[in-house]
Amino acid sequence: MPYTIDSARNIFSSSTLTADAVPALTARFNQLSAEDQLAWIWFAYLEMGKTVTVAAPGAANMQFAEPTLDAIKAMEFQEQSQMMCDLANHADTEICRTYATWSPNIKLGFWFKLGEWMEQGIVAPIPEGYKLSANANAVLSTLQGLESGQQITALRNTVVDMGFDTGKMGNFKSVSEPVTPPTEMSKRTKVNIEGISNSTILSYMNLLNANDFDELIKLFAEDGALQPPFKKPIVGKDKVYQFFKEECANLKLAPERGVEESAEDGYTQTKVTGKVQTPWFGADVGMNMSWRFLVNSENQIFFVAIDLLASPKELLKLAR
Ligand code: ECH
Ligand code: GLY
Ligand code: GLY
Repeated sequence: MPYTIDSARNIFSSSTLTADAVPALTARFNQLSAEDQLAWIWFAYLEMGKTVTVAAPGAANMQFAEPTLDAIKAMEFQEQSQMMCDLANHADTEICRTYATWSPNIKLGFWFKLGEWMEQGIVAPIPEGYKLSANANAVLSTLQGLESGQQITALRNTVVDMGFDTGKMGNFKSVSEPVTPPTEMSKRTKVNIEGISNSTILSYMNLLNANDFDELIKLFAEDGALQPPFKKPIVGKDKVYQFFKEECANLKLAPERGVEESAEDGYTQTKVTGKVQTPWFGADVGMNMSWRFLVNSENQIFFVAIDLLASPKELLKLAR
């Protein structure tokens, strides 16, 4: 029987324990009031800042948020606080609609700037002496018990989910920073993965590390799919290509080891584990990840799932 995207999602599923603590925490976070959510993020962000450094967003990232940031700067504190609560509440306002059209990196850059302004007294701070609710405190201590890769994933999700629901917006144009150009040939690196010799798998890692999305997408089958951590698969070469260009620049993939096995119909299934860095935190945060590939008989990627692992010991689980 030929594979479907649905059946492909299950390859190596019994040996891959993903960081379910992250969606569990997000569900509890979503139950909090908007005020509590904002204060919770503020405290979480301050706490994390003691051990890891977040990189300032590049200018290319910020230009799209600038008009909105200028408008916010001109508001009274009261209005600013309302605007932030609106974002957390997914309210139907002009700013919440604009925010919803932005790529994850623009949203993160926007909040990075607001955070600086809150510190400098330019934007309404979290009220001094604000007391988190008991629930919010409990969610905060859960966060503190997670690995740093899981903490930044949870934090990123809170930011990405804010704003108006795009599902209720009808037609809109999504906004993302300009595509990052590929690294020049002489500066590219090559991964070495213990147990893996398949050229498609190795090229996937090397081309993604080089931001060479034009070549990277050629590795995929026409009806191929990519499933990001905690997401549904992105199906079809065009959509995957768009995702790479909009959300995958400057990642650092450091795969360590893997297994390849032949599967039905001439397909090959491969699991690779290793570390990934995001440009936002660089070497400060190494996320423990796995890639589960299903490659067809023409050595094209039919499916790849990228998962955030529950703990470092999952890096060694390579059997089916
Ligand atoms: C303040 C208080 C008020 C409310 C808010 C505030 C500001 C918060 C800020 C938060 C910033 C958070 C950041 C988080 C960044 C996280 C990045 C992550 C990236 C993970 C990437 C991965 C990539 C994996 C992939 C691989 C592939 O092979 C294919 C592609 C892909 C404090 C003011 C809100 C400022 C900066 C977790 C795992 C490996 C799937 C992409
Ligand atoms: N500072 C990380 C980024 O712009 O993606
Ligand atoms: N998805 C890439 C990043 O947020 O850094």
